[in-house]
Amino acid sequence: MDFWFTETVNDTVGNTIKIKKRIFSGRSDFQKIEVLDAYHYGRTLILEGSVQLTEKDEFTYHEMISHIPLFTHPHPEHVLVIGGGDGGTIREVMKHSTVTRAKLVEIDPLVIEKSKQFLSFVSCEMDNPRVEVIIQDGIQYVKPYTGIFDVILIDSTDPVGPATGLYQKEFFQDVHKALKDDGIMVAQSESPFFDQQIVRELYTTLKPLFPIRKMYLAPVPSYPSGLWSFVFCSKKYDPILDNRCEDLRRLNLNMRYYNEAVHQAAFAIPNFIQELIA
Ligand code: AG3
Repeated sequence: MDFWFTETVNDTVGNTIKIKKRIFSGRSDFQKIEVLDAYHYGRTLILEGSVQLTEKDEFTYHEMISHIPLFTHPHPEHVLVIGGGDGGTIREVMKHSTVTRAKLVEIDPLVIEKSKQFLSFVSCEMDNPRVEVIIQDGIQYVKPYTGIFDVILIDSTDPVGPATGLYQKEFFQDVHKALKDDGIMVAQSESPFFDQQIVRELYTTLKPLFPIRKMYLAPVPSYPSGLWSFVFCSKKYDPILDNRCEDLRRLNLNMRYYNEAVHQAAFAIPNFIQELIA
């Protein structure tokens, strides 16, 4: 039976999509999990009422969270993904043959289970032998490590509920410590239209930690405002000056959004957002 699903963005704004079928609805120890089949967007994963991904537009988010850092680092081998239990980010990480070990640390096993069951278009690489899936809170997981990861990707939900700590200083300090001396961290960083306070605080928190901090943008039509931001933090490599995206010309990696020109252009930041992060 058809129905409309609305993600409440704030007290006066919502995003509404028409649903063909409810595929799964349940509650884990951490959150409400829904998998819906939407007319326009196809299979859609919703956590605690927030759209996490849709079949139709997940490629922009997952390609951009992964390939911007992985084509900036000269030789990424050891990659950590925190969150992202749907598997979309890991799917893109696996396109890099330099990556010998990738760890996916997800707090909620039910997200992994339901993604494997209903969202194979994103979960398809989770059983790759180069991937180790760890069910744990990412905040606790990174704490003991020093200088072992080339790239850490933070594919979290909004900073409410279980993800709150993933936006805090102590966690970013631990991430910084867990990275090698030339390591890179990328985190999804919400909508520059609707989440301005979060964005502003994030850059204040990261400033003393990483010498290179740059925002980049990508469109994700199913997310609030349709414009999404990521923060690129690096100890050494600059995404514009040091990238090796010309490698793309000889690789056939099935990219639908990311390319050399997009890599550069994504770092063009409109004035009102520059003011937020200045
Ligand atoms: N994680 C970030 C989703 C944030 C969406 N926010 C919202 N709809 N209010 C996406 C996980 C995909 N691997």
